[in-house]
Amino acid sequence: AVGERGAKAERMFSLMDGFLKNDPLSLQKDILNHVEYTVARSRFSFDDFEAYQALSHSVRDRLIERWHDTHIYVKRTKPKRLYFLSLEFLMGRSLSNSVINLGIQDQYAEALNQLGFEFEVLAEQEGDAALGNGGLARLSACQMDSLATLDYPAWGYGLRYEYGLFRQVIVDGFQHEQPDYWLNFGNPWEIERIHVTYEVKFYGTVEEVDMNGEKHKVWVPGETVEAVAYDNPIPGYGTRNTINLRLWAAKPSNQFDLEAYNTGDYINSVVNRQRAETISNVLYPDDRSHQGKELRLKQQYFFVSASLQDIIRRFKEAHSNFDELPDKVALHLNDTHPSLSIAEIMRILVDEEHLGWNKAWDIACKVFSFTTHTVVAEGLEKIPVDLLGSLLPRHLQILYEINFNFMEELKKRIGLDYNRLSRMSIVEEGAVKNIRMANLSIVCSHTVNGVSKLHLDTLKMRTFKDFYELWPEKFQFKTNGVTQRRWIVVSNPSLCALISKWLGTEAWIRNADLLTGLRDHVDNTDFHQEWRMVKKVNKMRLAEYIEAMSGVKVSLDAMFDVQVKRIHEYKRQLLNILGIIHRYDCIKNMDKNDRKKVVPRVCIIGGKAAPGYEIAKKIIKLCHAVAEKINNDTDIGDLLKLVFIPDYNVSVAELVIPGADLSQHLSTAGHEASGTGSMKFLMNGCLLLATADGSTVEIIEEMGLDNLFLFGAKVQEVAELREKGPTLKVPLQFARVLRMVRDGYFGHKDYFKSLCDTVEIGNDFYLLGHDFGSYLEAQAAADKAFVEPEKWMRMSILSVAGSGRFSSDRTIQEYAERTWKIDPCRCPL
Ligand code: Z2T
Repeated sequence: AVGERGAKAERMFSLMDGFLKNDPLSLQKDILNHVEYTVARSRFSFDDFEAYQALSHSVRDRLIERWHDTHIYVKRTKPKRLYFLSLEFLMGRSLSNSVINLGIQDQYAEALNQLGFEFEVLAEQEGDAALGNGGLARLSACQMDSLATLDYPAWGYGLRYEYGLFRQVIVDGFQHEQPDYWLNFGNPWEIERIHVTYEVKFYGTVEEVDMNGEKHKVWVPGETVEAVAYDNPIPGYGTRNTINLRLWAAKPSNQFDLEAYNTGDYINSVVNRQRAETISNVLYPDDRSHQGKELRLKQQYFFVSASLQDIIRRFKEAHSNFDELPDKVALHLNDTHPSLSIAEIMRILVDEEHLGWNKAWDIACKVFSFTTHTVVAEGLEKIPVDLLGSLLPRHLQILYEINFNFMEELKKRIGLDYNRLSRMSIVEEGAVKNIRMANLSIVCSHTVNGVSKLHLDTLKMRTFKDFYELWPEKFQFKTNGVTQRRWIVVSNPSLCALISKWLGTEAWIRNADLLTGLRDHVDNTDFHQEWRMVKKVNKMRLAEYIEAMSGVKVSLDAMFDVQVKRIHEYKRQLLNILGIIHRYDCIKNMDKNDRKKVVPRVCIIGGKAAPGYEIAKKIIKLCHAVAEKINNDTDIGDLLKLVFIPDYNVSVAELVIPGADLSQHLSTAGHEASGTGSMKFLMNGCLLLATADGSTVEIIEEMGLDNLFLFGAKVQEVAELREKGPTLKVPLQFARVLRMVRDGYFGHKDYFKSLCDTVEIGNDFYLLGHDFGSYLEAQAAADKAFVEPEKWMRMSILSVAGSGRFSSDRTIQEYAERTWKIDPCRCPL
């Protein structure tokens, strides 16, 4: 039989052409074949979208090839694997990124030209995969790119939402949300695995059964849903390694409800089956508020259960003893969203694999690591006990048992300090009992990570102080990073070419530390000349986009000043808008001569507000109201423009960030855990105007205080300033601009009242009034620097040169070495 199989394999192999060829002629043939047989259009007549479809299918074939090889190689090598568990991934578009990472962009460009198409035009046909909210989700995407590029044996797990983050449409200056049914036009980047399915159970009861004289808890579930795997290949750059992002979709289970079918209620039972699919239907659009919604909890458990079944099955294929689990598997919790994994792994090990509780707990504690992305305790996830108990009765028991053991251990360590015990308890007592997911994650994880140095300090001193005192060795930080492949190579090709030319190598694309080499040319006038041209090209692209979106014509000589990120009170877009009003007011009050000295600005704001976040929505409306006033004031002309960029997402960011001169990061110190937008701007030679918050502190460490515009209260001052509250001095200019809004200078007087109230003296939690003075000073410093082009240029070059530390490659390497203890596993060519 073995001989027979060998002969069959040999014949199969001889039938294959070997690897797909990447010369332009072969690519053309492949594309045309996909036009004809995949897209099913005639190769003599197909439009840009159909060309995009065929093109992406030819890229997909090449991805699959490498993805198979990587998988087989890792399976054979049996290294310790990392599983990155996240409910959100903001992948954006895939075409350019894939072609670049595969290293065949020139060949494709040529192939398409010969067919009469332009690569860039086809790339524009692709919609974003927006399966996430903001920074946390885009960070996951950057980290997947780094894991693949650095050859780590890692997989990502997530949910395949059918509706991604809502599309933002602005009507009359107000945000409206529209569903993002992104799969409408097909998704060539995923591979449906109809045979990789698992049953996920919900509800029911827990029964005790006797097994060989021992009592065992058995969960008798009430509802079953099926999880189907969709695999998304993630190619590394400069390597054959292509890792997997496995996303789960919910389908009705094939376990028929015989009762219903017999009683003749056929139609209703089909309708009921269909409800299963709602579990993975839609992404929750609130980036940090958590309401105990049943559907959300179902999503989380659906994700956790399917992923762990898959992971345990793969482990058992290669290993027979669960003692080996911590040496072969690292499970990473991206925030608390997947932290039901802890209860689930205990259930699997104890109830299904019949390990003793202590043994199982010991294994669990060696397997999990955890990253938290938030600062404030109110942002931490809680699940009402009642909800959990009805949906997952066995898990609730397990959580109670974990907590009981933890409390016993804690009493031994700290005595009967009941305040502290109740603060640290996984179960929050009160009118509604809750499970504190962060406490659970900390108790079970061997490492708790912050996302910047300052963030970790805050965790130690405030948010998780009690836990830090108990287990100081668990607490670490890994400063976030972003991938230079997406944020320079894909989004800013002209800067990419310029950097490679002056460094004399493309090696920085895999090793961002090499960007420091740009410092050697910081005074070279030829280099300056080319640098200036690159920025100009990108500003032109952005200006065209702005005109197309909003009809506003902007001057390329103006400073492009950008704030793009989710709208939040703590991120202080309102401070920016009030600053713009102040600028407008100043210009209005100037005479002709003074106006000549004004540095022209194009202020650009973009971002989505959570649908239920009223104040954030008012900030968006205020931005539009102010823009309307300023942009229609012919007396002001090009001295000041304000534009709101609608529907800010990954692909819009790729266009906006390279075109920015200045970017703003205004969070009240101590509120932004890290911030990653700033890093993308740095990589694109854009200067920062920022508070000393999150990772900005480390950016300053890296490139010095004279390379950015810093302002605002320091984190140590914030608590005291809040206490002073009502007696705080606020600059006159602040009171004046606020008055203008209140008095209806921009219309909508009543509507803006509650917004103004949030920053009134005594009520100004985020300290806009206090920081306004130093904000204006920083803005003035930026104006001053902008009119000294040589100085600005130096700062811009040094920003890119110093951005290497903020590559996600560095972040991932730190995680691999210090937290996950995994080694690269490079697939041979
Ligand atoms: C999010 O994007 C972030 C934190 C959250 O806390 C939730 C979401 Cl959706 C629960 C952001 C942080 O605000 C930001 O500072 C950080 O850079 C980013 O996560 C990635 O760590």
